[in-house]
Amino acid sequence: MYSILPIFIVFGGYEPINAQYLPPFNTCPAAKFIENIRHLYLKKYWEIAVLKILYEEKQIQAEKDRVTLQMEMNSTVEQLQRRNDRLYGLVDQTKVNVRDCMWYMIEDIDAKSGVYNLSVNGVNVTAYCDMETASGGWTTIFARDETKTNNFTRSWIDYKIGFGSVPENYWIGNAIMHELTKDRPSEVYFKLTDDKNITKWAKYQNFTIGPEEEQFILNVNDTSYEGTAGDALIYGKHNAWSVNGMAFSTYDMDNDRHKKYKCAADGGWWMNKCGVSPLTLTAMWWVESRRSVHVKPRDDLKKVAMMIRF
Ligand SMILES: [Ca+2]
Repeated sequence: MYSILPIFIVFGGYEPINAQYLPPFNTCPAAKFIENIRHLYLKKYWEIAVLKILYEEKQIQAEKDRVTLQMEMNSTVEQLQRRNDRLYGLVDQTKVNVRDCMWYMIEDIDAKSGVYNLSVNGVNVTAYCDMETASGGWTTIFARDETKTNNFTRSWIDYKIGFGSVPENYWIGNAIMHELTKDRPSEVYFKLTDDKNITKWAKYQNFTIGPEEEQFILNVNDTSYEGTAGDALIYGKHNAWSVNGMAFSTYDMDNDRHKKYKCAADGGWWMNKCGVSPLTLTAMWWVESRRSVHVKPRDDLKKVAMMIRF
């Protein structure tokens, strides 16, 4: 009888009805056995509890690893999808003969950022290709580095054909910008680095530059702003500072809407009355579209790049 009693006590809290006939518990020959069983049970219980915790921790880590891998995979899929779309785009547009930075990226999945020889409808041009920022494949159409000597106070013809030295300080040319975007509305990405080395960005969709007959008019989708730098380009449809839909101006070609001033007196840009995005002026401007802020040039900007991707 004693051989099964401990099991009832341990698992069921068994109270024998005729307990008064049993020897006192502490002197019971089975007491040590009961204690051993109880101890073994508790030990196993805790071992199982610890294993359960370890298992849950491993599950959490596995879930974290899974999420990280998923994000990496999504990014790779996005890049491949972009290249795939582009390849089909090229097939559909055999008339457009463009070898730009995305072309190089399609050719070589490990292509590095650097200076490349591009070809746009038969015209050869060198430009800096950014193969890292936001999945890469960006053709830099304008770059300015204030830590190095530069001069953006240039004539209409200079801005038309392009000038400067690649990769730090150059304008690829409005005519090339038109050729690059005329059949292929692109993404445009502004990369703005300040004197504390903090880089912010602004991106727009459906970027096109019109032909010279339309004064190289700039257009972007007017709801497409994304970024951390704030929007200084669209600025609301009817605002005097919006440069979306504006013609290009230089000191010798005043196409702006300001009757009194030449907005582009010291640097060519797409100007309204005048605008808060010109990055070619002696004092660089990129002022985000919050009407209440006091508008002033961004004298802390040290390095800027304007890049496009189709
Ligand atoms: Ca004017």
